[in-house]
Amino acid sequence: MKIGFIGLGNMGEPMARNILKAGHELTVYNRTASKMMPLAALGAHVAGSPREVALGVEIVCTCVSVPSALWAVTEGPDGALAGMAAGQILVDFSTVDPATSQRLAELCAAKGIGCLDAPVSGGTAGAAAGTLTVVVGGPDDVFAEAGPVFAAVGKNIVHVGGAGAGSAFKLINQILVGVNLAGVLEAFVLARKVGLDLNVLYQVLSTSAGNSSTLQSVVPDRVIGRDFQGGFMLKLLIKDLDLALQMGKDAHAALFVAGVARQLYEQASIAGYGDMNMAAAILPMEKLQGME
Ligand code: NA7
Repeated sequence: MKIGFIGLGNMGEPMARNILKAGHELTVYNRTASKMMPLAALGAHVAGSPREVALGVEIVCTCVSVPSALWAVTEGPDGALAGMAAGQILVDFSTVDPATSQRLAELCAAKGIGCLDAPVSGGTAGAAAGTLTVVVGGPDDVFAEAGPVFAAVGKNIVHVGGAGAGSAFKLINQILVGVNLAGVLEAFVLARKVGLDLNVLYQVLSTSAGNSSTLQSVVPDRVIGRDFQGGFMLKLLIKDLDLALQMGKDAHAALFVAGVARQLYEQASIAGYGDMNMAAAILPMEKLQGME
């Protein structure tokens, strides 16, 4: 298929790479042009704007950081929608709020464009391996047509409902990531303080009730390995929790624990760790205890 991809960040770049690897003809755009070069070297076409990406492809994919970035690449004279026509499909892999996804779907519907919100889970490792979980909201026929793109980037593809449903599912997932991470980091700070062997602790937890995919993704390389560069950025987790808390507010639902976790991460962001991976939230916790 002819596919366009807008947003070559930590997640988007490896996803675009896998689309290319699956044999599709790929056209890419990224605001920071230098990030397009590695894909161009692999045979991708490079476009000068999101609008240009959309010309002549069957499916346009977006994977950008926040809702405002999604509007920046889709709306306006240089936005993707300006280059799209009836029959084309827009697949948004970004994590945004359901209301944003629904508004995008409405704008697409007005032009006869199929639209899917398709946020992904599995981190940068899952993006590189092509094993992401993709939760998709949108019409059945559009979901079926976009199948080859999903097959290239993910392993578990779940169609969860109409426009905005994928985003809602993803935000619920992010509450669990945010809350679980806070517990994992706090537990490891305590373990260190009372003198436990962190490697043995990790082995024990891996086969105990305290195990989780967050424990697996942050503890060995990041918490114990002290690697806070690269991977899913802390500032994006704060963004996800903000969107989830807003979803709660809109539904008049109290979210106690997610709110506390968000404050922990905000504190780490204020301390300058927002651009590091989410495990860096342990750094101010350690400082508070006077230890590393
Ligand atoms: P990154 O690595 O921060 O990448 C974000 C991407 O979004 C990157 O391509 C950015 O372009 C692009 N971006 C951000 N703001 C804009 C604006 N205003 N205009 C155009 N493009 C923009 O995030 P990830 O790849 O880890 O995550 C992407 C999504 O998946 C996010 O929603 C996560 O929560 C899940 P740049 O390279 O900075 O020019």
